[in-house]
Amino acid sequence: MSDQRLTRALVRAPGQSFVSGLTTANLGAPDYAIALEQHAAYCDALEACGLTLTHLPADEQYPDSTFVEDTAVIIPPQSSAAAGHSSVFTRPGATTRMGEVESVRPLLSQLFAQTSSIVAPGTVDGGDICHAGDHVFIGISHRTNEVGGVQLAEFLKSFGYTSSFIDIRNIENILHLKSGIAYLGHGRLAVWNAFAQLAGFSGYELVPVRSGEAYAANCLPINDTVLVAAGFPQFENTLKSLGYQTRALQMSEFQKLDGGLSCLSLRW
Ligand code: CIR
Repeated sequence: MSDQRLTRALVRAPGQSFVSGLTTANLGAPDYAIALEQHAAYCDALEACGLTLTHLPADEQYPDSTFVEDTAVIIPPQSSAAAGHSSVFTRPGATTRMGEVESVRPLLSQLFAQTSSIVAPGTVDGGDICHAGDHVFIGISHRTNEVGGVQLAEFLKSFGYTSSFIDIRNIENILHLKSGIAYLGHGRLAVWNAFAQLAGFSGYELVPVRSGEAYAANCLPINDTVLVAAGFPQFENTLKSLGYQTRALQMSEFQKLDGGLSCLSLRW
């Protein structure tokens, strides 16, 4: 996806209920004031990368709703001649998050001419979907099931994309596929060491993220910059040595809820 220039993003600031969001991280409860600061810095960084932002209001009913990426999969047109972007509304795998989709539906339905939806018993979290050029990796996780993956693969096929499943259910301490990989553009994937053993990434140049820096794998390439989580110098230096311009962002409060850079926006 980062092979195409991005122009827009959808974000939603955390509400006060954010502090009781879902987590397996064991890093303690987030500090709401710091989360707001970190979210504002994230929005500034997206704008500095050239994106125009649409802000949804904070939604106290859904503690995890700042992780807006999980609610939809945006499908870019395969060529500039094709119609515009399309969107697939997901059906998040955590029951406390399923209702989040309804609050993005009106806006995305207005923005995109073609929309479709994952339906029961399928579940898909956007964090499990990694666009990598003309191919899309679909993570099968404890949130995204195979039924949902097959539905999404059909939608992707109708827009000219191939896809494949990457089963991450046996990898410990990981929520989503994109917790461990990121597409850097031009056939290159950043891959956390524990994922590199998985079959399915052949044909891509792998940029390793070592075990001690696993959280850094969820980096976010936007146009000419790769946003990275602050505090992971080895991976950031690897990116710099490959010629990428990086911008590091403090993400501690989102990490406490298993969230990373990609989770905080939908981009197209
Ligand atoms: C959750 O467990 O659903 C949230 N606390 C974190 C979601 C992170 N989203 C993402 O990786 N796309």
